[in-house]
Amino acid sequence: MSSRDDDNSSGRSSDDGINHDINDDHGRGRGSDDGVNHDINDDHGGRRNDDRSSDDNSSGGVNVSGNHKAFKFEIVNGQVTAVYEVKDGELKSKSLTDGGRKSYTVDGNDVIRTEIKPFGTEITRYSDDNGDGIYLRTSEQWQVSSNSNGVTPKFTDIIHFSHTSGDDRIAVRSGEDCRGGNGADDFVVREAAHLHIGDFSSREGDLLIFDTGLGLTSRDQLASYVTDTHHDGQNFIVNFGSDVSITLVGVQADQVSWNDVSVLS
Ligand SMILES: [Ca+2]
Ligand SMILES: [Ca+2]
Ligand SMILES: [Ca+2]
Repeated sequence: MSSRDDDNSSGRSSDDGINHDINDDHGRGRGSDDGVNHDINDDHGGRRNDDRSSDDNSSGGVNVSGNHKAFKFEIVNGQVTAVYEVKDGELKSKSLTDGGRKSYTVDGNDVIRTEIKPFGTEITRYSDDNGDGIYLRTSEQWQVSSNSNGVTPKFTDIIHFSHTSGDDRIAVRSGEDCRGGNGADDFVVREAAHLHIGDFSSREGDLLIFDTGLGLTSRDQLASYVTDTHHDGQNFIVNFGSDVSITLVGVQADQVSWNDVSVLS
């Protein structure tokens, strides 16, 4: 609890409503962590290591090839002049402006994409840490414009695609093999797609947070969209119709519950 509360200072404290939801969850879901999930502990220890080596498309239907969406940019005189997504070893050209909705800028060694969204602006940072010319998404931030009306997301801080051993806020996006590492990590779901979380651990205090800006109002409402849950022998999979699913790699059906889920609205 205390570490979570500290964590709040960076983003949550500004919104009472959000804190309430999350803290309520903690009371029920987290307080009893010790003891209850002892054998889960062991499971995770072993499975974690296995996951790393068996990530390559072993997870039934979910495309996790390459683990992360990868991009290439042509940069001329400090300007991004072309954008490609690297898919299956091939470069797929992407629109540079998408009809004026997108723009790219160079920031040091990073590339930043700004995209106009119904709620405001999405800012995505891409980095090439190993200098091989392939960029990965490192963070994203949704800025809500003051004149946006309708449904808006609640999380407006930067959230990350890479993890630390501490408590992280991880962006859950299609095409990413999302991982939080150790610590109580918030996996922030922001899009309706086939999503994949590589190391969800209720025992560590990981949370699935739905902040879609799509009008979800409660866990009950979210639950009403579930069309199927099953375990495929390796992973726990929740389907919301045929176009949307969440795969929790290496998670048993009894290792996750609605107490691990928070819906921001
Ligand atoms: Ca790279
Ligand atoms: Ca972490
Ligand atoms: Ca974690």
